Amino acid sequence: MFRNFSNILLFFILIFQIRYCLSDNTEQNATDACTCDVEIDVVLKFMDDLEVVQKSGTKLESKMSNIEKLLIANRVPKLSSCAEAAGNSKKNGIYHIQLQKLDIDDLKVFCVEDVDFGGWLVIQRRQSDLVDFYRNWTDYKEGFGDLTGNYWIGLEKLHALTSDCEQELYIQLRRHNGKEYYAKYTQFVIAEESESYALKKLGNYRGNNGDAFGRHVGMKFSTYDRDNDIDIRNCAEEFKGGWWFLNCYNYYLNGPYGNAKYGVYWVAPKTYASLAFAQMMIRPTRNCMRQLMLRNLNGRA
Ligand SMILES: [Ca+2]
Repeated sequence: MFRNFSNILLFFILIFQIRYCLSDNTEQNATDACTCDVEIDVVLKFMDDLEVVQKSGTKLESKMSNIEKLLIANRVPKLSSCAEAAGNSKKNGIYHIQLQKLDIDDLKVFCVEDVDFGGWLVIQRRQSDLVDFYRNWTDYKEGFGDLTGNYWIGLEKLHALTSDCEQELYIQLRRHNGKEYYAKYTQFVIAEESESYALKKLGNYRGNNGDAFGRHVGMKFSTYDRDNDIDIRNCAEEFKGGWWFLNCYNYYLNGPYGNAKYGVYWVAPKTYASLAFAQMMIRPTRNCMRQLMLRNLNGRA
């Protein structure tokens, strides 16, 4: 505002002075010859000032344009699930999502698109003995392994993902003879750390391996250094892994890979061999997708 006022003032003074200098009053011109020279300096100064103002204007425009771009970028909804992140490509692989609850803007996750209509986010995978799953509380809390191989996402992220928006759970299992099984649960909720990341809900079961995991609902997570199970033994220490043990398990996918007695395993009639492959995945439920859509719409508003 001040700059505009100054420019206008400068403009009128200048016009007045130029007119004055170029007037027919020769007597005055003669006496004020020096004044006219000064006024030429004023003109040059004005032109310089104008150029500076114009340049500032260009810079200002450029700054405004950057701010605008930032505002637009912030209005673009950020993806918070595999259902959104991999929805266009429909390919299995690593994607980037945000995890608002933990203030994580760029979380790398593995999405599975070729199972049960896709949109699944991998939270656990066993496929070889390359990664040791006999680990302490901190490791299970933070997560470990390789996104494309043997993997544990971490209990803190699992709590954040499952408590922010309702999720369902899909478990893929494969025996060494190639036979495949699955278990699908309509809900999957993991409590926070103060509740020892208890398995709060599983919802309804569907699948072909029996609802062995259902018995674990309500159990806290245990590691060898945090015995939260309901058995006189330390189940995590006894069976060399971390899990929602009870006394000690009916379903257990974090044991030593390949161990004949208690590896990657669930209790089913006549089947006690460790599995060749296990993968646990979560996906937003229909209710959650509605919430995400509303959140995105509000983001665009
Ligand atoms: Ca115990």
